[in-house]
Amino acid sequence: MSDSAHATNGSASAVGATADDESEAANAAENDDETASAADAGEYTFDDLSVVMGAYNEEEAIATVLEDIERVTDGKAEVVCVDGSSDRTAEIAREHGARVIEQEPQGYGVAVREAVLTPDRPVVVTTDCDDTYPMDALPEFLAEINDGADVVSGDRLYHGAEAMPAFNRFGNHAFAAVASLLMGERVHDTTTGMRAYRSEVVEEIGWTENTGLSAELLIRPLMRGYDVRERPIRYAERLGETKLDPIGGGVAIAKSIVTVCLEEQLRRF
Ligand SMILES: Nc1nc2c(ncn2[C@@H]2O[C@H](COP(=O)(O)OP(=O)(O)O)[C@@H](O)[C@H]2O)c(=O)[nH]1
Ligand SMILES: [Mg+2]
Repeated sequence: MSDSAHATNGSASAVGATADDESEAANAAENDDETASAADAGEYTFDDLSVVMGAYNEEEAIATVLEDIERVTDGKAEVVCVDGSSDRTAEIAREHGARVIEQEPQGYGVAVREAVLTPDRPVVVTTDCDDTYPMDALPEFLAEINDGADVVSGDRLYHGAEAMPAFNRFGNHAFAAVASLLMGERVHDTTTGMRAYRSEVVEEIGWTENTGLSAELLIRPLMRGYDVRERPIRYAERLGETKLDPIGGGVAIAKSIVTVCLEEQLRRF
């Protein structure tokens, strides 16, 4: 921030402001300072961020998720919700200022592909709409992007993922092991729903998977040499019912991992 802006705040508080006003003005100036200096340094701020999600009958959870995003980003992040619900989810999302795109329910990946490709902002973070992912990690994810990462992937298994059903936890360890073998690079959580992406990365790659889209969104950028980083995140128990069938979904994800890894290996020749 420029010196003249400091002078303006200083003189405003000198003209009979209360102590509270002064500290608020100081805080506002400090926040502006942070925003301005981040922008000066060419860094992204929450004004450059879209948080996107697919939502299918998540009326129990969506308000909490959107309130957390609002609180953590000071209301600056844009929220895009691709919604196929028959309950009050879309209405609650609109009440909270989210941009809602209506879509017939066609599976996780169809919704999330639309969600990641919709924003015009340069950084996109995906999340589920079920209150399992920690929106408090948004500042850290943005910092990693500013540090040069193209994709930042939340690793739920690092802390044990106690809140995840045991079958899913076992499956997710297995998916990560198989994907690591096929890619020749160790990854720890291929099916996480919380990641940050530079928008140009998601726009440059053609996406083919539905239930396996989360794995694809990790594997293709990694195998094309983008800077992909995993960061541990906490994973909480879900509000409302899961929308994915663990067995059918698990088979679909396994197929996606094998297909996408082989396609990317072939691309190298
Ligand atoms: N729009 C839309 N969203 C979906 C669909 N299937 C799943 N979702 C959403 O995608 C996210 C992931 O699904 P979820 O049930 O949490 O899967 P889990 O995390 O594996 O239990 C949630 O926010 C769901 O509401 C769908 O067909 N359409
Ligand atoms: Mg979920």
